[in-house]
Amino acid sequence: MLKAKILFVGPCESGKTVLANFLTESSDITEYNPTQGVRFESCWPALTKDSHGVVIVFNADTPSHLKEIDMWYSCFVQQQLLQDTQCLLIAHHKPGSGSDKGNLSLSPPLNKLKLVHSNLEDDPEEIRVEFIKYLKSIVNSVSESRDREEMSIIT
Ligand SMILES: Nc1nc2c(ncn2[C@@H]2O[C@H](COP(=O)(O)OP(=O)(O)O)[C@@H](O)[C@H]2O)c(=O)[nH]1
Ligand SMILES: [Mg+2]
Repeated sequence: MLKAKILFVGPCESGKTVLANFLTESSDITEYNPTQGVRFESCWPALTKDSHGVVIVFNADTPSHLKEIDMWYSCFVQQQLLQDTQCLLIAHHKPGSGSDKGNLSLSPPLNKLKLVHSNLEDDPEEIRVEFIKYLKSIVNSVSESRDREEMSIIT
């Protein structure tokens, strides 16, 4: 049984809880620990320990979110020494917020990350499929690194 730990982070009220609930119902995730908003910095090391993936949820139509995601990426991906492939950016569209997928130009290094849009009212299938793809890639990398670890013990 392989276990991968994936964190959902991002600005307040961006839709993390709604998305995590939806995605855990529609995938084979068996364990889901909702974490209340934590005060910055002090709690992070415990929270991020041993995580394999980081999903950053934000609202593309909220300008302050676009500035904030730099910080989430820096703290949860770069400082935890995760690879960019372990990070997924979700531009979440709440009902009534419009579904404009255009002109979302992120600056480096965020523009190298995988970016998907979610709109649970108009197209719930899209984010479900994309998230399962991401989950599979994380699980694969977990099993590969476990194999490597076993190899290094043998030799
Ligand atoms: N109906 C609906 N409400 C949403 C959706 N996404 C976010 N919301 C609402 O927006 C608010 C914030 O969402 P929440 O997931 O709690 O944000 P969080 O702070 O990032 O966990 C809540 O009142 C949600 O009900 C959505 O896709 N559909
Ligand atoms: Mg929440």
